[in-house]
Amino acid sequence: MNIGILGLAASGKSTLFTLLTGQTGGARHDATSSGMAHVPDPRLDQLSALFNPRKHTPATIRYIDVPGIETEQGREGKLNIAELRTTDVLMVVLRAFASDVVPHPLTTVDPIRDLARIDEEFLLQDLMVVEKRLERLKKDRAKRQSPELEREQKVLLRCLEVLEDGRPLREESFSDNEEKLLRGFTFLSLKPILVVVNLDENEVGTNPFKNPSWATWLDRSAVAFTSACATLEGELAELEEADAAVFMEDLGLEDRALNRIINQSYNLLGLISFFTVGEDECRAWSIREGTPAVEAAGAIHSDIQRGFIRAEVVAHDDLLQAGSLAECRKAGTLRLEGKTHEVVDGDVVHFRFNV
Ligand SMILES: Nc1nc2c(ncn2[C@@H]2O[C@H](COP(=O)(O)OP(=O)(O)OP(=O)(O)O)[C@@H](O)[C@H]2O)c(=O)[nH]1
Ligand SMILES: [Mg+2]
Repeated sequence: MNIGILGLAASGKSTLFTLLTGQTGGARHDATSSGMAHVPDPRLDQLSALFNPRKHTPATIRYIDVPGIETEQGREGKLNIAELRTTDVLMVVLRAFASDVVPHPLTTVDPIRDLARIDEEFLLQDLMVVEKRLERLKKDRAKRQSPELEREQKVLLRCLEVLEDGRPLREESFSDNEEKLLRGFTFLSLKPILVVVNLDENEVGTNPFKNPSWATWLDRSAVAFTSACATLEGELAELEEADAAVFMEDLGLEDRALNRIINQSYNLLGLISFFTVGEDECRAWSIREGTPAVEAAGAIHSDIQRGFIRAEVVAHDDLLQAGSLAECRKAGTLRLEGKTHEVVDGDVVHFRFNV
């Protein structure tokens, strides 16, 4: 599960990548770098405060910093498509900061124009893939008939219609079977998008999306929006927690943009967390929504999945309120659940297994 960071050249991708992952490799604009970010979760922090474990392990997600292409003529606004295909979510960094030192590749600062360009590029790339495959299918079907080929052709013709209509594939609903068919094509316009507007220092604390020009974008499906000022986030990262809090209050900021970006990325990946607790370790584990207990066990270890007997489950707030698992057992909030029980976001789970 990973998130590709993309955008036009000099939009602040690498600066944000470095802040998200703590990896400086992303500062180079000629190579792809990847790094992990911790998913901030106050629920896990509270559980750790209760258990005081030797190890505190948050969930992680991977970011990939995909450089904007540079050409001999100078810095262009092109995207590195091939690198993006393998990612699950696209984080589009849009430049809203002005700078005489770092020129914008299209000269003027206009984040909505840049987003429209990038989205159009996704559509064009997908259209090329669809057309090519449809041509091939036509030839193949002339030679032999098969229900699979027919199904594939049918869904691709629908994709063609959507794309020619200027709409991204993420706005179309596909059945599970169709989705499976489409997966191999790694369509860019099918991936969920996190739009991050990189604000100018003078605009910190303002909401860029209040501008009516954003209206047509905001209600689209599988697109989330947020803003940050990469420079300011960098300054905050240098400060002690308490000083950062004072600084943020002065600026009227309620939360850290980096945390918001990571949490939104996590949601767009379709992930939720359950926790394991104890004196050894309090830890968050990532699963997809609707995962049955026996598969959730597999997120920890395949042995636990294989030898699954039962899951002991308690909601994190019940545990925090009761103060211990023993108290939860007494109060009846700790439940024994079987293989098919769907694990819920924020559950504390202890698996009983036998191998
Ligand atoms: N003023 C200002 N400058 C910024 C901000 N974010 C990034 N920059 C500057 O813009 C320049 C480019 O930032 P990068 O993070 O390298 O941008 P990038 O998108 O990774 O660029 P490429 O990889 O070359 O496409 C650097 O000099 C940054 O210091 C910001 O929020 N405000
Ligand atoms: Mg870069």
